[in-house]
Amino acid sequence: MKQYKNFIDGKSIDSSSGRTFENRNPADWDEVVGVFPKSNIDDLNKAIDAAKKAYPKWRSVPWPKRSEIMRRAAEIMIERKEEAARLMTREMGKVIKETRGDYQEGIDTALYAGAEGRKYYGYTLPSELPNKTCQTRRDPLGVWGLITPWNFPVAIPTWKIFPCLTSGNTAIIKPATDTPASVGELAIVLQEAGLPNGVLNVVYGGGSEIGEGLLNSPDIVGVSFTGSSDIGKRIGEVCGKTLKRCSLELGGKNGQVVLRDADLELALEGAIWGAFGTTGQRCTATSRLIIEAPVYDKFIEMLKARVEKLKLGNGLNEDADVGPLVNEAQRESIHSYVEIGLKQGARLLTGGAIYDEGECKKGWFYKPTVFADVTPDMRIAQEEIFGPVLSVIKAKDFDDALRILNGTVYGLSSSIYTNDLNKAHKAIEMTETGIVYINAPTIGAECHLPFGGMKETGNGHREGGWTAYEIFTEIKTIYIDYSGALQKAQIDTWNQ
Ligand code: UN1
Repeated sequence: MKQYKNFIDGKSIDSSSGRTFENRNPADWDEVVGVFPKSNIDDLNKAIDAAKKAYPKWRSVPWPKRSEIMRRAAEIMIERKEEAARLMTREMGKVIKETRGDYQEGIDTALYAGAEGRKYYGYTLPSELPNKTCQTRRDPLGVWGLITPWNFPVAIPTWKIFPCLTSGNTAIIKPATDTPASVGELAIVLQEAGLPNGVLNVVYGGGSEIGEGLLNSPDIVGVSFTGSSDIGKRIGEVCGKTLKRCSLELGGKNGQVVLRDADLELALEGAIWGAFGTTGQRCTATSRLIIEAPVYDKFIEMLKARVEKLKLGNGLNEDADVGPLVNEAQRESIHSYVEIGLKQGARLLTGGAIYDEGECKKGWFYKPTVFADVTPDMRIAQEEIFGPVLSVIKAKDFDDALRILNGTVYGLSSSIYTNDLNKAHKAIEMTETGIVYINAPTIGAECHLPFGGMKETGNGHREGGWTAYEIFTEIKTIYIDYSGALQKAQIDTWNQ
């Protein structure tokens, strides 16, 4: 068990609150993974001061030099991958194969940042006037607040930290209280890679104190948040009042469509991975399976048999398929959705109960659950459950399947299984989601491509790839007049 302190101005600092919180292993609640400061507003203000102080110098470091530090961080991360994945499984619960993947996504994001500084580009355009040229460049904004969730304890923080810092901003990160250790270790990696003091600061604590403190600070220029739509709306509201830039990655109710001509074995493997990978705790998780009528009965029979083969267990065991839920409250929430599903008349095909056998008796395990005969208006077909619960809906035909797929307030990811080229292309055109997969599950986004959603999944920004750098930079437009005379745009035109 490790005692963590806030990481401010390159130093480990005790919280002035004197309060702490524990981080326990969700697969074995007797194990305390770490003890963390429950910080207060004074701690946050120290971090903001450090980030403000570091900003002018950091923003004047050339982009390629900033990038170089990110590449060094990637090299250190490669060395620490196994150790970091094991820590992540202990604090978050997901199986070791997946925490290795989570950390790999962080490494890839760091490698991308390691090159991006050399690709810092703007546009050069002609002017309407002679002897004049126009350009754009991108500049950092200042001090950012980064608020990250527990389901991807490293990958999602890296999606924010690397583009934010490479762009020349400084930041305070508030990691989720369920998975603070992974971010604490990442901050050390960046320091070892040569990141100057104060450029990245970690403040542990709850959303009501530290999250709100970041939102309300006049020194914070932007907030990047991944989490629930309810909290996202509140963040958007506060940022709107002070015109802070704000990027929101929120909920999902992702659907996988299986059309009558699909390869059913392939669609089955996709559904299992999409719905029960990460114990269903991904914002991209498949939580609705929309099956065209002619293959419905056959597919749900295959599904039930396959789900019942999944092995629950402590994520450190290489043979476990599904780990626990992250905490007790999540397990209660999942179970309450199962009760809602039953009350509204869905047919429980499998699961629907706590699992506490053998090594799982001291963890927050829940049986992978499938409801069949779900109708699109049921709450389990509309609300984000964030756990191992899959709602299966029958569609009359292709058009009906698309209608059901788009019939939610969310719009993150969707998947269509078909071998009909025309239908695949029509689905790509018509789906109201930021990410569409053809013959692949709703999960598995790659770090060099835009990631984000439509409707209540976000506010139009995209993390990942080059688009993440758009969040963290401001565009500056430059006009250079080399005529030696006053030229009046829109008045002195070339033909006058
Ligand atoms: C999330 O669920 O919050 O696409 C992120 C995926 C992962 C990232 C998920 N690469 O499933």
